[in-house]
Amino acid sequence: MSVNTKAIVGIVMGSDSDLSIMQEAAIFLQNMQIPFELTIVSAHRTPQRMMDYSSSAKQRGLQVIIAGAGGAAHLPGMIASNTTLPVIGVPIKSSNSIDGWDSILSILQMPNGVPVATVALNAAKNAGILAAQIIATNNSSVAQQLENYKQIMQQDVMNKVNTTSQKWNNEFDK
Ligand code: AIR
Repeated sequence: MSVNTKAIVGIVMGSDSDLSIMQEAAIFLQNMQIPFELTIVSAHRTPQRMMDYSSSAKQRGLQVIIAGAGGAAHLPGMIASNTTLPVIGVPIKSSNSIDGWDSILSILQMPNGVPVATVALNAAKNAGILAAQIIATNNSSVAQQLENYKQIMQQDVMNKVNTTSQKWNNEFDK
């Protein structure tokens, strides 16, 4: 699941067991026609790969990194420690997790000086949207696509408002 032009967003995850969640970020970027790459990098099982990935990311042309991991989730923070690119962290409720809090807190509670923009538990789609919004600050075609996305989201809710109003009294919209 990738497009053939040079990636400007990197998606990494600690294990292939994270893929069913993390692919939501990939699908969003694909729909926005933003070139991305996706691979597995484990902070604990492949530490050198993590350092190589983060130190080469900027010169390879990446502008944002999305990093997801479960349990003792050190990947987003350690990648952020080794690059000046913005890093978006996705906490994942993995099979070895204690309710997801282990991952949330590992990714969220970064020390001053090394921020990770942490999305909600399993919220890889929001990570994709946030990455697109960062890209859009310097890319008018992505900015336009995000405007369209928001319009569609709004229309979707208004369709539900209409459906709900057919059965339940709604004085607000009268
Ligand atoms: N993980 C892998 N290396 C370091 C960490 N924290 C995480 C993965 C996955 C969880 O451990 O991100 O969410 C379980 O991985 P696995 O491969 O055992 O399924």
